Amino acid sequence: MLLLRRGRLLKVSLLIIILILTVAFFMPKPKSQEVEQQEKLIKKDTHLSLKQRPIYKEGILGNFEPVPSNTVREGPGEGGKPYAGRGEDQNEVASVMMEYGMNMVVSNQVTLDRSIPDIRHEECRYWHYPENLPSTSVVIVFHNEGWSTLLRTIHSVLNRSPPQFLKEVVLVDDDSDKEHLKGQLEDYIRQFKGKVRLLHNKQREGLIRSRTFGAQESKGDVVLFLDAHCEVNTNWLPPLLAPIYMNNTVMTVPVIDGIDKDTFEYRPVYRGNTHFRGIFEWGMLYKETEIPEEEMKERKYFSEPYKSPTHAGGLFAINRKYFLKIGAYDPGLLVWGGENFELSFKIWQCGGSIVWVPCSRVGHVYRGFMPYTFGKLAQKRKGPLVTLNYKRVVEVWMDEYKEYFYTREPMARQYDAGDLSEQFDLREKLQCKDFKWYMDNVAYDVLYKFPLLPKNLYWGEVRSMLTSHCLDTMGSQPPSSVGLSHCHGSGGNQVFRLNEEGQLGVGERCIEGDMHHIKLVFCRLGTVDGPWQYDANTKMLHHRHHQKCLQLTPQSSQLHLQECKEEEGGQKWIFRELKVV
Ligand SMILES: *[C@@H]1O[C@H](CO)[C@@H](O)[C@H](O)[C@H]1NC(C)=O
Ligand SMILES: [Mn+2]
Repeated sequence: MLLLRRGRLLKVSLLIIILILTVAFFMPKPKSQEVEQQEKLIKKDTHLSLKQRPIYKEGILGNFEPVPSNTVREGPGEGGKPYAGRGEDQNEVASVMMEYGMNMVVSNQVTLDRSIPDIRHEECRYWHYPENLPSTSVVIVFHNEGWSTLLRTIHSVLNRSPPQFLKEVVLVDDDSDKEHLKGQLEDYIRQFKGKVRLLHNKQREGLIRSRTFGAQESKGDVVLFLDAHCEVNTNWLPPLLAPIYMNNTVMTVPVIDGIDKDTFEYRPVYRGNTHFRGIFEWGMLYKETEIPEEEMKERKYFSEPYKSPTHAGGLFAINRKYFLKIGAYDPGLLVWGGENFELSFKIWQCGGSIVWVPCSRVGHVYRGFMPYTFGKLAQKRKGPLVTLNYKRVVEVWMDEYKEYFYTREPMARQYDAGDLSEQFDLREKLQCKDFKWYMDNVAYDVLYKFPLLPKNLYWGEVRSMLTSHCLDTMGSQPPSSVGLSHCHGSGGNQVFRLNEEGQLGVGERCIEGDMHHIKLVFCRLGTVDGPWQYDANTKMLHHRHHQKCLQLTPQSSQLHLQECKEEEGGQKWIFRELKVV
Protein backbone atom coordinates (compact mmCIF):
# COMPACT_ATOMS: atom_id res chain seq x y z
CA MET A 1 0.00 0.00 0.00
CA LEU A 2 2.64 2.42 1.14
CA LEU A 3 4.89 1.62 -1.85
CA LEU A 4 2.04 2.05 -4.27
CA ARG A 5 1.20 5.44 -2.79
CA ARG A 6 4.80 6.59 -3.05
CA GLY A 7 4.86 5.63 -6.72
CA ARG A 8 1.74 7.67 -7.42
CA LEU A 9 3.11 10.58 -5.46
CA LEU A 10 6.23 10.55 -7.64
CA LYS A 11 4.15 10.59 -10.83
CA VAL A 12 2.00 13.46 -9.56
CA SER A 13 5.09 15.44 -8.52
CA LEU A 14 6.65 14.95 -11.96
CA LEU A 15 3.48 16.20 -13.61
CA ILE A 16 3.46 19.28 -11.42
CA ILE A 17 7.08 20.07 -12.20
CA ILE A 18 6.43 19.79 -15.95
CA LEU A 19 3.41 22.06 -15.54
CA ILE A 20 5.43 24.67 -13.68
CA LEU A 21 8.19 24.62 -16.28
CA THR A 22 5.65 25.06 -19.09
CA VAL A 23 4.00 27.98 -17.35
CA ALA A 24 7.38 29.53 -16.59
CA PHE A 25 8.27 29.32 -20.28
CA PHE A 26 5.26 31.40 -21.30
CA MET A 27 5.63 33.86 -18.41
CA PRO A 28 6.62 37.46 -19.24
CA LYS A 29 10.30 38.23 -18.89
CA PRO A 30 11.44 39.23 -15.38
CA LYS A 31 11.17 42.95 -14.68
CA SER A 32 14.25 45.07 -14.96
CA GLN A 33 16.03 45.69 -11.68
CA GLU A 34 15.17 49.35 -11.88
CA VAL A 35 11.43 48.70 -12.07
CA GLU A 36 11.62 46.30 -9.15
CA GLN A 37 13.51 48.84 -7.13
CA GLN A 38 10.88 51.45 -7.84
CA GLU A 39 8.04 49.13 -6.91
CA LYS A 40 9.77 48.32 -3.69
CA LEU A 41 10.11 52.01 -2.89
CA ILE A 42 6.44 52.67 -3.61
CA LYS A 43 5.47 49.73 -1.42
CA LYS A 44 7.68 51.08 1.31
CA ASP A 45 5.95 54.46 1.16
CA THR A 46 2.37 53.24 1.02
CA HIS A 47 2.81 50.62 3.74
CA LEU A 48 4.47 52.73 6.38
CA SER A 49 2.74 50.71 9.05
CA LEU A 50 4.86 47.74 7.98
CA LYS A 51 8.02 49.53 9.05
CA GLN A 52 9.45 47.99 12.12
CA ARG A 53 9.25 50.31 15.13
CA PRO A 54 11.89 50.39 17.83
CA ILE A 55 11.05 47.67 20.35
CA TYR A 56 11.84 47.71 24.05
CA LYS A 57 12.96 44.35 25.49
CA GLU A 58 13.65 44.58 29.20
CA GLY A 59 16.95 42.94 30.08
CA ILE A 60 17.90 42.05 26.49
CA LEU A 61 20.76 44.22 25.27
CA GLY A 62 19.72 46.32 22.24
CA ASN A 63 20.84 45.26 18.76
CA PHE A 64 23.25 48.19 18.35
CA GLU A 65 24.56 48.30 21.91
CA PRO A 66 28.32 47.84 22.19
CA VAL A 67 29.42 44.78 24.14
CA PRO A 68 30.15 46.01 27.67
CA SER A 69 33.87 46.04 28.36
CA ASN A 70 35.60 45.70 31.69
CA THR A 71 38.84 47.39 30.76
CA VAL A 72 39.23 50.76 32.45
CA ARG A 73 41.27 53.18 30.37
CA GLU A 74 43.82 55.29 32.21
CA GLY A 75 45.10 58.68 31.12
CA PRO A 76 44.26 62.38 31.04
CA GLY A 77 40.54 62.94 30.64
CA GLU A 78 39.70 59.23 30.33
CA GLY A 79 36.24 58.34 31.54
CA GLY A 80 35.33 62.00 30.98
CA LYS A 81 37.15 62.93 34.21
CA PRO A 82 38.38 66.50 34.64
CA TYR A 83 42.02 67.09 33.74
CA ALA A 84 43.89 70.08 35.14
CA GLY A 85 46.79 69.93 32.70
CA ARG A 86 50.53 69.80 33.45
CA GLY A 87 52.00 72.46 35.66
CA GLU A 88 54.66 73.48 33.13
CA ASP A 89 51.99 74.35 30.52
CA GLN A 90 50.04 76.79 32.67
CA ASN A 91 51.66 79.84 31.07
CA GLU A 92 50.18 78.92 27.74
CA VAL A 93 46.63 78.56 29.04
CA ALA A 94 45.68 82.23 29.16
CA SER A 95 46.60 82.81 25.53
CA VAL A 96 44.82 79.70 24.17
CA MET A 97 41.73 80.64 26.16
CA MET A 98 41.79 84.00 24.38
CA GLU A 99 42.34 82.34 21.03
CA TYR A 100 39.82 79.50 21.24
CA GLY A 101 37.51 80.22 24.17
CA MET A 102 38.44 76.82 25.60
CA ASN A 103 41.53 75.24 27.10
CA MET A 104 43.23 73.73 24.06
CA VAL A 105 46.33 72.92 26.12
CA VAL A 106 44.28 70.46 28.15
CA SER A 107 42.36 69.25 25.11
CA ASN A 108 45.59 68.50 23.24
CA GLN A 109 46.71 66.20 26.07
CA VAL A 110 43.50 64.16 26.10
CA THR A 111 43.46 61.37 23.50
CA LEU A 112 41.21 61.76 20.49
CA ASP A 113 39.63 58.39 21.29
CA ARG A 114 39.10 58.93 24.99
CA SER A 115 36.34 57.12 26.86
CA ILE A 116 33.40 59.07 28.29
CA PRO A 117 30.83 57.90 30.83
CA ASP A 118 27.65 56.32 29.51
CA ILE A 119 25.19 58.45 31.42
CA ARG A 120 22.08 57.45 29.51
CA HIS A 121 18.97 56.32 31.29
CA GLU A 122 19.13 52.59 32.11
CA GLU A 123 16.27 51.80 29.69
CA CYS A 124 18.31 53.02 26.72
CA ARG A 125 20.36 49.83 26.67
CA TYR A 126 17.31 47.69 25.89
CA TRP A 127 15.92 49.37 22.80
CA HIS A 128 16.05 47.38 19.58
CA TYR A 129 16.07 49.46 16.42
CA PRO A 130 15.23 48.59 12.80
CA GLU A 131 18.19 47.11 10.94
CA ASN A 132 17.66 49.18 7.79
CA LEU A 133 17.90 52.70 9.15
CA PRO A 134 18.73 55.49 6.66
CA SER A 135 22.31 56.38 5.77
CA THR A 136 23.67 59.50 7.39
CA SER A 137 25.99 62.36 6.52
CA VAL A 138 27.32 64.02 9.66
CA VAL A 139 27.93 67.67 8.76
CA ILE A 140 30.36 69.70 10.84
CA VAL A 141 30.89 73.41 10.12
CA PHE A 142 33.93 75.12 11.62
CA HIS A 143 35.77 78.41 11.57
CA ASN A 144 39.24 78.50 13.13
CA GLU A 145 38.46 75.52 15.37
CA GLY A 146 41.19 74.00 17.51
CA TRP A 147 42.78 70.84 16.15
CA SER A 148 42.11 68.35 18.92
CA THR A 149 38.50 69.38 19.61
CA LEU A 150 37.61 69.10 15.91
CA LEU A 151 39.39 65.78 15.54
CA ARG A 152 37.92 64.38 18.75
CA THR A 153 34.47 65.18 17.38
CA ILE A 154 35.26 63.20 14.23
CA HIS A 155 36.88 60.30 16.09
CA SER A 156 33.93 59.95 18.45
CA VAL A 157 31.51 59.83 15.51
CA LEU A 158 33.57 57.18 13.73
CA ASN A 159 34.05 55.15 16.91
CA ARG A 160 30.49 55.18 18.16
CA SER A 161 28.33 54.95 15.00
CA PRO A 162 27.31 51.70 13.27
CA PRO A 163 29.39 51.95 10.04
CA GLN A 164 26.51 50.77 7.85
CA PHE A 165 24.54 53.92 8.75
CA LEU A 166 27.43 56.39 8.65
CA LYS A 167 27.75 57.34 5.00
CA GLU A 168 30.31 60.08 5.63
CA VAL A 169 31.48 62.92 7.80
CA VAL A 170 31.34 66.20 5.83
CA LEU A 171 33.55 68.98 7.18
CA VAL A 172 32.72 72.48 5.99
CA ASP A 173 35.58 74.91 6.54
CA ASP A 174 34.12 78.40 6.74
CA ASP A 175 37.20 80.21 5.47
CA SER A 176 39.50 79.47 8.42
CA ASP A 177 42.94 81.01 8.35
CA LYS A 178 44.71 78.75 10.84
CA GLU A 179 47.52 76.67 9.34
CA HIS A 180 46.48 73.40 10.99
CA LEU A 181 43.10 73.52 9.23
CA LYS A 182 44.69 73.53 5.79
CA GLY A 183 47.20 70.93 4.55
CA GLN A 184 47.57 69.20 7.90
CA LEU A 185 43.85 68.44 8.14
CA GLU A 186 43.73 67.33 4.51
CA ASP A 187 46.61 64.90 5.20
CA TYR A 188 45.14 63.61 8.43
CA ILE A 189 41.74 62.64 7.05
CA ARG A 190 43.29 60.66 4.18
CA GLN A 191 43.48 57.67 6.56
CA PHE A 192 39.66 57.54 6.61
CA LYS A 193 39.62 56.69 2.89
CA GLY A 194 36.91 59.10 1.77
CA LYS A 195 34.62 58.56 4.75
CA VAL A 196 35.63 62.02 5.98
CA ARG A 197 35.39 64.78 3.35
CA LEU A 198 36.60 68.36 3.67
CA LEU A 199 34.81 71.18 1.82
CA HIS A 200 35.93 74.79 1.78
CA ASN A 201 33.82 77.92 1.46
CA LYS A 202 35.42 80.31 -1.03
CA GLN A 203 34.65 83.16 1.36
CA ARG A 204 33.29 83.53 4.87
CA GLU A 205 29.61 82.56 4.84
CA GLY A 206 28.75 82.12 8.51
CA LEU A 207 27.33 79.08 10.23
CA ILE A 208 23.86 79.23 8.72
CA ARG A 209 24.78 79.30 5.05
CA SER A 210 27.63 76.84 5.59
CA ARG A 211 25.17 74.31 7.02
CA THR A 212 22.90 74.61 4.00
CA PHE A 213 25.93 74.18 1.73
CA GLY A 214 26.97 71.06 3.68
CA ALA A 215 23.50 69.57 3.30
CA GLN A 216 23.46 70.27 -0.44
CA GLU A 217 26.81 68.52 -0.86
CA SER A 218 25.96 65.51 1.33
CA LYS A 219 25.21 62.04 0.00
CA GLY A 220 23.38 60.45 2.91
CA ASP A 221 19.59 60.13 3.27
CA VAL A 222 19.85 62.02 6.55
CA VAL A 223 21.98 65.05 7.42
CA LEU A 224 23.06 65.27 11.03
CA PHE A 225 24.58 68.56 12.13
CA LEU A 226 27.15 68.70 14.91
CA ASP A 227 29.22 71.53 16.33
CA ALA A 228 32.96 71.18 15.84
CA HIS A 229 33.65 70.59 19.56
CA CYS A 230 31.47 67.63 20.50
CA GLU A 231 31.87 64.05 21.67
CA VAL A 232 29.04 61.70 20.81
CA ASN A 233 28.10 59.15 23.46
CA THR A 234 27.37 55.41 23.44
CA ASN A 235 25.01 54.23 20.69
CA TRP A 236 23.95 57.77 19.89
CA LEU A 237 23.00 57.30 16.23
CA PRO A 238 20.23 54.66 15.87
CA PRO A 239 17.87 56.43 18.30
CA LEU A 240 18.17 59.61 16.20
CA LEU A 241 17.57 57.77 12.94
CA ALA A 242 14.63 55.57 13.96
CA PRO A 243 12.00 58.36 14.16
CA ILE A 244 13.15 59.72 10.77
CA TYR A 245 12.98 56.21 9.32
CA MET A 246 9.37 55.96 10.54
CA ASN A 247 8.41 59.40 9.21
CA ASN A 248 10.79 61.50 7.17
CA THR A 249 9.27 64.84 8.22
CA VAL A 250 10.58 64.41 11.77
CA MET A 251 13.59 66.33 13.02
CA THR A 252 15.39 64.55 15.86
CA VAL A 253 17.47 66.25 18.54
CA PRO A 254 19.92 64.55 20.93
CA VAL A 255 20.15 65.48 24.58
CA ILE A 256 23.18 67.70 25.08
CA ASP A 257 25.73 67.05 27.82
CA GLY A 258 28.36 69.53 28.91
CA ILE A 259 32.12 69.30 28.33
CA ASP A 260 33.94 71.75 30.57
CA LYS A 261 35.88 74.39 28.63
CA ASP A 262 38.68 74.40 31.25
CA THR A 263 39.07 70.75 32.26
CA PHE A 264 37.20 68.84 29.52
CA GLU A 265 35.19 67.04 32.15
CA TYR A 266 32.14 65.32 30.61
CA ARG A 267 29.00 65.77 32.69
CA PRO A 268 25.25 66.00 32.28
CA VAL A 269 23.65 69.43 31.91
CA TYR A 270 20.29 68.04 32.97
CA ARG A 271 20.11 66.33 36.32
CA GLY A 272 17.38 64.28 37.90
CA ASN A 273 14.62 62.39 36.21
CA THR A 274 13.05 65.23 34.28
CA HIS A 275 12.86 65.82 30.57
CA PHE A 276 13.25 69.30 29.17
CA ARG A 277 12.14 70.70 25.87
CA GLY A 278 12.87 73.83 23.84
CA ILE A 279 10.65 76.90 23.91
CA PHE A 280 11.31 80.68 23.60
CA GLU A 281 10.48 83.94 25.29
CA TRP A 282 9.01 86.89 23.42
CA GLY A 283 12.37 88.58 22.81
CA MET A 284 13.23 85.38 20.93
CA LEU A 285 15.74 84.13 23.47
CA TYR A 286 15.95 80.37 23.54
CA LYS A 287 14.59 78.76 26.73
CA GLU A 288 13.92 75.28 28.03
CA THR A 289 11.16 73.96 30.24
CA GLU A 290 10.15 70.66 31.84
CA ILE A 291 7.96 68.70 29.44
CA PRO A 292 4.31 69.23 30.33
CA GLU A 293 2.05 66.49 31.75
CA GLU A 294 0.22 66.35 28.44
CA GLU A 295 3.33 65.03 26.70
CA MET A 296 4.39 62.66 29.49
CA LYS A 297 1.02 60.93 29.25
CA GLU A 298 1.49 60.12 25.57
CA ARG A 299 4.49 57.93 26.24
CA LYS A 300 4.87 54.44 27.60
CA TYR A 301 8.60 54.49 28.38
CA PHE A 302 10.55 57.23 30.11
CA SER A 303 13.29 56.95 27.50
CA GLU A 304 11.05 57.43 24.46
CA PRO A 305 11.39 60.49 22.21
CA TYR A 306 9.04 63.37 22.96
CA LYS A 307 7.79 66.38 21.05
CA SER A 308 9.48 69.75 21.42
CA PRO A 309 8.34 73.14 20.08
CA THR A 310 11.91 74.30 19.32
CA HIS A 311 15.53 73.20 19.50
CA ALA A 312 18.75 74.90 20.58
CA GLY A 313 20.16 74.94 17.07
CA GLY A 314 23.53 73.20 17.13
CA LEU A 315 22.79 69.51 16.98
CA PHE A 316 20.03 67.71 15.10
CA ALA A 317 19.23 65.19 12.38
CA ILE A 318 16.79 65.57 9.50
CA ASN A 319 15.98 63.85 6.24
CA ARG A 320 18.18 65.60 3.69
CA LYS A 321 15.61 65.88 0.90
CA TYR A 322 12.98 67.13 3.35
CA PHE A 323 15.41 69.73 4.72
CA LEU A 324 16.08 71.03 1.21
CA LYS A 325 12.40 70.83 0.26
CA ILE A 326 11.41 73.16 3.08
CA GLY A 327 14.04 75.62 1.90
CA ALA A 328 16.80 74.61 4.34
CA TYR A 329 17.65 77.82 6.22
CA ASP A 330 16.38 81.20 5.04
CA PRO A 331 19.45 82.42 3.07
CA GLY A 332 18.74 85.95 4.30
CA LEU A 333 19.70 84.99 7.87
CA LEU A 334 23.16 86.25 8.73
CA VAL A 335 25.94 84.26 10.36
CA TRP A 336 24.29 82.96 13.51
CA GLY A 337 21.15 83.37 15.63
CA GLY A 338 17.44 82.81 15.13
CA GLU A 339 17.98 80.04 12.60
CA ASN A 340 16.86 77.48 15.17
CA PHE A 341 13.50 79.22 15.46
CA GLU A 342 13.15 79.63 11.72
CA LEU A 343 13.59 75.91 11.24
CA SER A 344 11.43 74.98 14.24
CA PHE A 345 8.47 77.15 13.24
CA LYS A 346 8.78 76.10 9.61
CA ILE A 347 8.89 72.39 10.38
CA TRP A 348 5.92 72.44 12.74
CA GLN A 349 3.77 74.89 10.78
CA CYS A 350 4.43 73.14 7.46
CA GLY A 351 3.44 69.64 8.54
CA GLY A 352 6.53 68.18 10.18
CA SER A 353 7.53 67.67 13.80
CA ILE A 354 10.48 67.88 16.19
CA VAL A 355 11.30 65.27 18.80
CA TRP A 356 14.00 65.18 21.44
CA VAL A 357 15.60 61.80 21.91
CA PRO A 358 16.69 61.00 25.48
CA CYS A 359 18.67 57.90 24.49
CA SER A 360 20.93 59.88 22.17
CA ARG A 361 23.43 61.99 24.05
CA VAL A 362 26.12 64.27 22.71
CA GLY A 363 28.65 66.22 24.75
CA HIS A 364 29.37 69.80 23.73
CA VAL A 365 32.00 72.28 24.91
CA TYR A 366 30.28 75.45 26.03
CA ARG A 367 32.64 78.35 25.37
CA GLY A 368 32.74 81.39 27.60
CA PHE A 369 32.64 83.72 24.60
CA MET A 370 32.95 83.67 20.83
CA PRO A 371 36.64 83.86 20.08
CA TYR A 372 36.28 85.26 16.57
CA THR A 373 34.72 88.21 14.81
CA PHE A 374 32.18 88.08 12.02
CA GLY A 375 34.68 89.85 9.76
CA LYS A 376 33.23 90.94 6.46
CA LEU A 377 29.92 89.38 7.45
CA ALA A 378 29.12 92.31 9.71
CA GLN A 379 25.79 93.74 8.69
CA LYS A 380 25.09 96.12 5.90
CA ARG A 381 21.60 96.76 7.24
CA LYS A 382 20.87 98.76 10.37
CA GLY A 383 20.29 96.99 13.66
CA PRO A 384 22.21 94.36 15.63
CA LEU A 385 22.81 91.26 13.57
CA VAL A 386 21.03 88.70 15.74
CA THR A 387 17.96 90.91 16.21
CA LEU A 388 17.80 91.40 12.44
CA ASN A 389 17.61 87.64 12.09
CA TYR A 390 14.88 87.46 14.73
CA LYS A 391 12.92 90.10 12.85
CA ARG A 392 13.00 88.06 9.63
CA VAL A 393 11.77 84.97 11.45
CA VAL A 394 9.11 86.83 13.40
CA GLU A 395 7.78 88.61 10.32
CA VAL A 396 7.57 85.49 8.19
CA TRP A 397 6.20 82.97 10.68
CA MET A 398 4.54 84.57 13.70
CA ASP A 399 1.55 86.41 12.21
CA GLU A 400 -0.20 88.56 14.82
CA TYR A 401 2.04 87.16 17.56
CA LYS A 402 4.89 89.26 16.19
CA GLU A 403 3.46 92.16 18.21
CA TYR A 404 4.70 90.50 21.41
CA PHE A 405 8.20 90.49 19.96
CA TYR A 406 7.99 94.22 19.22
CA THR A 407 6.66 94.86 22.70
CA ARG A 408 9.68 93.09 24.13
CA GLU A 409 12.17 94.57 21.59
CA PRO A 410 10.61 97.96 20.68
CA MET A 411 13.69 99.14 18.78
CA ALA A 412 13.35 96.21 16.37
CA ARG A 413 10.28 97.76 14.76
CA GLN A 414 12.66 100.19 13.03
CA TYR A 415 15.16 97.59 11.81
CA ASP A 416 15.34 96.56 8.19
CA ALA A 417 14.73 92.83 7.81
CA GLY A 418 15.47 92.85 4.09
CA ASP A 419 13.42 91.27 1.34
CA LEU A 420 11.07 88.59 2.70
CA SER A 421 9.07 87.82 -0.44
CA GLU A 422 10.75 84.46 -1.11
CA GLN A 423 10.07 83.36 2.44
CA PHE A 424 6.39 84.28 2.16
CA ASP A 425 6.22 82.44 -1.18
CA LEU A 426 7.68 79.37 0.45
CA ARG A 427 5.17 79.52 3.28
CA GLU A 428 2.41 79.75 0.68
CA LYS A 429 3.81 76.95 -1.46
CA LEU A 430 4.19 74.54 1.47
CA GLN A 431 0.67 75.47 2.66
CA CYS A 432 1.86 76.04 6.17
CA LYS A 433 -0.45 76.50 9.13
CA ASP A 434 -0.60 79.79 11.03
CA PHE A 435 1.28 80.62 14.22
CA LYS A 436 -1.87 80.43 16.33
CA TRP A 437 -2.19 76.76 15.42
CA TYR A 438 1.42 76.27 16.51
CA MET A 439 0.84 78.09 19.80
CA ASP A 440 -2.37 76.21 20.56
CA ASN A 441 -1.19 72.74 19.61
CA VAL A 442 2.57 72.60 19.97
CA ALA A 443 4.05 75.45 22.00
CA TYR A 444 1.19 75.92 24.47
CA ASP A 445 3.58 75.64 27.41
CA VAL A 446 5.45 78.80 26.35
CA LEU A 447 2.61 80.70 28.01
CA TYR A 448 3.06 78.87 31.32
CA LYS A 449 6.36 80.71 31.76
CA PHE A 450 6.12 83.60 29.32
CA PRO A 451 2.53 84.87 29.14
CA LEU A 452 1.46 87.16 26.31
CA LEU A 453 2.90 90.61 27.02
CA PRO A 454 0.69 93.57 27.90
CA LYS A 455 1.38 96.67 25.78
CA ASN A 456 4.07 99.14 26.74
CA LEU A 457 2.72 102.42 28.07
CA TYR A 458 6.17 103.97 27.86
CA TRP A 459 9.50 102.77 26.54
CA GLY A 460 12.94 104.13 25.77
CA GLU A 461 15.62 105.84 27.80
CA VAL A 462 14.65 107.06 31.27
CA ARG A 463 16.32 110.43 31.81
CA SER A 464 16.67 112.29 35.10
CA MET A 465 15.45 115.87 34.79
CA LEU A 466 17.88 116.78 37.55
CA THR A 467 21.17 115.56 36.06
CA SER A 468 20.22 114.52 32.50
CA HIS A 469 21.70 111.07 33.14
CA CYS A 470 19.90 107.90 32.13
CA LEU A 471 19.02 104.74 33.98
CA ASP A 472 21.47 102.07 32.90
CA THR A 473 21.83 98.39 33.85
CA MET A 474 25.51 98.60 32.84
CA GLY A 475 25.14 95.21 31.18
CA SER A 476 25.45 93.40 34.49
CA GLN A 477 23.67 90.20 35.39
CA PRO A 478 20.88 90.08 37.96
CA PRO A 479 20.71 90.48 40.86
CA SER A 480 22.55 93.80 40.61
CA SER A 481 21.97 97.49 41.15
CA VAL A 482 20.68 99.78 38.45
CA GLY A 483 23.00 102.71 37.85
CA LEU A 484 23.05 105.95 35.92
CA SER A 485 25.23 107.03 33.07
CA HIS A 486 25.54 109.42 30.19
CA CYS A 487 22.52 109.02 27.88
CA HIS A 488 23.89 107.47 24.72
CA GLY A 489 20.61 107.30 22.84
CA SER A 490 21.40 104.05 21.09
CA GLY A 491 19.46 101.57 23.17
CA GLY A 492 21.05 98.50 24.72
CA ASN A 493 21.21 98.74 28.49
CA GLN A 494 19.26 101.99 28.52
CA VAL A 495 16.04 100.75 26.90
CA PHE A 496 13.40 100.45 29.63
CA ARG A 497 9.77 99.46 29.17
CA LEU A 498 6.84 100.15 31.46
CA ASN A 499 3.83 98.02 30.54
CA GLU A 500 0.11 98.39 31.23
CA GLU A 501 0.37 96.09 34.24
CA GLY A 502 3.12 98.03 35.97
CA GLN A 503 6.11 95.87 35.06
CA LEU A 504 9.30 97.84 34.41
CA GLY A 505 11.59 95.76 32.25
CA VAL A 506 14.92 95.87 30.47
CA GLY A 507 15.45 93.11 27.91
CA GLU A 508 14.30 89.91 29.58
CA ARG A 509 14.89 91.33 33.09
CA CYS A 510 12.80 93.35 35.52
CA ILE A 511 13.40 96.33 37.82
CA GLU A 512 12.50 96.07 41.50
CA GLY A 513 13.10 98.55 44.26
CA ASP A 514 13.32 99.08 48.02
CA MET A 515 14.66 101.75 50.39
CA HIS A 516 18.24 100.83 49.69
CA HIS A 517 18.49 99.79 46.08
CA ILE A 518 16.90 99.84 42.68
CA LYS A 519 17.66 96.38 41.43
CA LEU A 520 17.84 94.43 38.23
CA VAL A 521 16.21 91.07 38.97
CA PHE A 522 14.93 87.96 37.18
CA CYS A 523 11.29 88.54 36.26
CA ARG A 524 8.98 86.14 38.08
CA LEU A 525 8.20 83.35 35.60
CA GLY A 526 4.60 83.24 34.51
CA THR A 527 3.90 86.87 35.42
CA VAL A 528 3.94 90.10 33.45
CA ASP A 529 2.83 92.60 36.09
CA GLY A 530 4.74 94.85 38.47
CA PRO A 531 4.51 97.65 41.03
CA TRP A 532 5.39 100.68 38.89
CA GLN A 533 3.22 103.57 37.77
CA TYR A 534 4.38 106.62 35.80
CA ASP A 535 2.63 109.96 36.00
CA ALA A 536 3.32 111.87 32.80
CA ASN A 537 2.21 115.14 34.39
CA THR A 538 4.34 115.07 37.52
CA LYS A 539 7.06 112.95 35.78
CA MET A 540 7.24 110.73 38.86
CA LEU A 541 7.77 106.98 38.86
CA HIS A 542 5.71 105.55 41.67
CA HIS A 543 6.23 102.18 43.40
CA ARG A 544 2.77 101.09 44.48
CA HIS A 545 3.70 98.40 47.00
CA HIS A 546 6.11 100.59 48.96
CA GLN A 547 4.07 103.78 48.32
CA LYS A 548 7.30 105.53 47.39
CA CYS A 549 8.91 107.17 44.35
CA LEU A 550 12.11 106.59 42.44
CA GLN A 551 14.64 109.19 43.47
CA LEU A 552 18.15 110.06 42.40
CA THR A 553 20.49 111.48 45.05
CA PRO A 554 22.88 113.49 42.90
CA GLN A 555 25.67 113.73 45.52
CA SER A 556 26.10 109.95 45.59
CA SER A 557 24.61 109.18 42.15
CA GLN A 558 22.50 106.59 43.98
CA LEU A 559 18.95 105.48 43.28
CA HIS A 560 16.46 104.81 46.09
CA LEU A 561 12.77 104.78 46.84
CA GLN A 562 11.76 107.87 48.85
CA GLU A 563 8.60 109.60 50.04
CA CYS A 564 6.94 111.03 46.96
CA LYS A 565 7.42 114.82 46.83
CA GLU A 566 6.39 116.77 43.77
CA GLU A 567 8.92 119.54 44.47
CA GLU A 568 11.83 117.03 44.62
CA GLY A 569 13.87 117.39 41.38
CA GLY A 570 15.52 113.99 41.90
CA GLN A 571 12.11 112.33 41.43
CA LYS A 572 11.47 113.68 37.92
CA TRP A 573 12.01 111.26 35.06
CA ILE A 574 11.35 111.40 31.34
CA PHE A 575 10.79 108.39 29.08
CA ARG A 576 12.01 109.07 25.57
CA GLU A 577 11.52 106.62 22.68
CA LEU A 578 14.73 106.01 20.76
CA LYS A 579 15.36 106.22 17.05
CA VAL A 580 17.73 103.94 15.24
CA VAL A 581 20.31 106.02 13.42
C1 LIG B 1 4.47 62.23 9.87
O1 LIG B 1 4.38 63.24 10.87
C2 LIG B 1 3.47 64.28 10.56
C3 LIG B 1 3.59 65.35 11.63
O2 LIG B 1 3.43 64.84 12.90
C4 LIG B 1 2.07 63.70 10.46
O3 LIG B 1 1.16 64.73 10.14
C5 LIG B 1 2.05 62.64 9.39
O4 LIG B 1 0.80 62.05 9.33
C6 LIG B 1 3.12 61.60 9.67
N1 LIG B 1 3.18 60.68 8.57
C7 LIG B 1 3.12 59.36 8.72
C8 LIG B 1 3.17 58.59 7.49
O5 LIG B 1 3.03 58.83 9.81
MN1 LIG C 1 29.33 75.19 20.04
